[in-house]
Amino acid sequence: MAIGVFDSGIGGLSVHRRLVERFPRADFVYLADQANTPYGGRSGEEIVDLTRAGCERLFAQGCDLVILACNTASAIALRRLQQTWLPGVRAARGRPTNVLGIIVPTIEAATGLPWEHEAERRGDKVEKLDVLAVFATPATAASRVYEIEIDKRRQDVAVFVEPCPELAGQIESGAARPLLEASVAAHVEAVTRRIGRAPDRAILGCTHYEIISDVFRAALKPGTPLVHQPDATAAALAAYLERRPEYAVGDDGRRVFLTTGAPGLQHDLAEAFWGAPLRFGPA
Ligand code: DGN
Repeated sequence: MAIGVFDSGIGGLSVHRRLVERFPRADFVYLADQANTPYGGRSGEEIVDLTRAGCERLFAQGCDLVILACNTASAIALRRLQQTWLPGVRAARGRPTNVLGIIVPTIEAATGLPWEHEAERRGDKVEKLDVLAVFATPATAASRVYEIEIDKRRQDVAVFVEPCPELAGQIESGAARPLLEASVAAHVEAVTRRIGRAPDRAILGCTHYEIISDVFRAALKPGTPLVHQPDATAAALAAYLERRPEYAVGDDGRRVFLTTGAPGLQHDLAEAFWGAPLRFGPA
């Protein structure tokens, strides 16, 4: 089987790249729903319908496992699809089939001791975690998923989620660097003002933002640890596959990139991030 990776656009490439590094021989199909990007300002029903349609396309491509490399889809659609839709899909396909999100792995990495041990191992200074800032799309922010899931694990951590309504769209459309820097600076300033000081740690809670993590690093107080969703997702997937041997990952190293948008669409930012030309075919 292939592993499917889904996002509304190019943001999920940040997760995909890390997964490819971690599982170099596995087959991957990446699907960007660029006909409908960005998701962040859409209604819950629309996000559920679009995510379901994306998963269906990936299952049809031979993916038994789909990673929603999109916080917005993970926050709004994942539970609904797992509870009401996937049981019927499994029965119809007659194969192990699942859809996994990226928010819980991120939160576990952000609030858990393994992350702190790993940071210490890298020689990073680990500050006490009192205040965590999360940058996210308006839909993810409105879902309050980060506050709810972090509160289940760490009541001692105050969470400030900063909605960034314009940012995923700007990244998706290849906005110039100064515009991206101005947007990020304004959001870092806004959240710092709300907290009353700089956050102790930050999560880039939209996979598009990871592509410009250097811009966030430059805007945040120097040395602020950033929790990297791609790392957290790759570690969680490795643990999942170990527990679930019925998902036999293909080993041809096949890489397929599909888009619901215009296949010729050029994304300099995505290619610079990916480090090679990207050829998207029609979904
Ligand atoms: N990259 C997605 C996320 O992580 O939320 C979606 C961004 C969007 O479509 N607005």
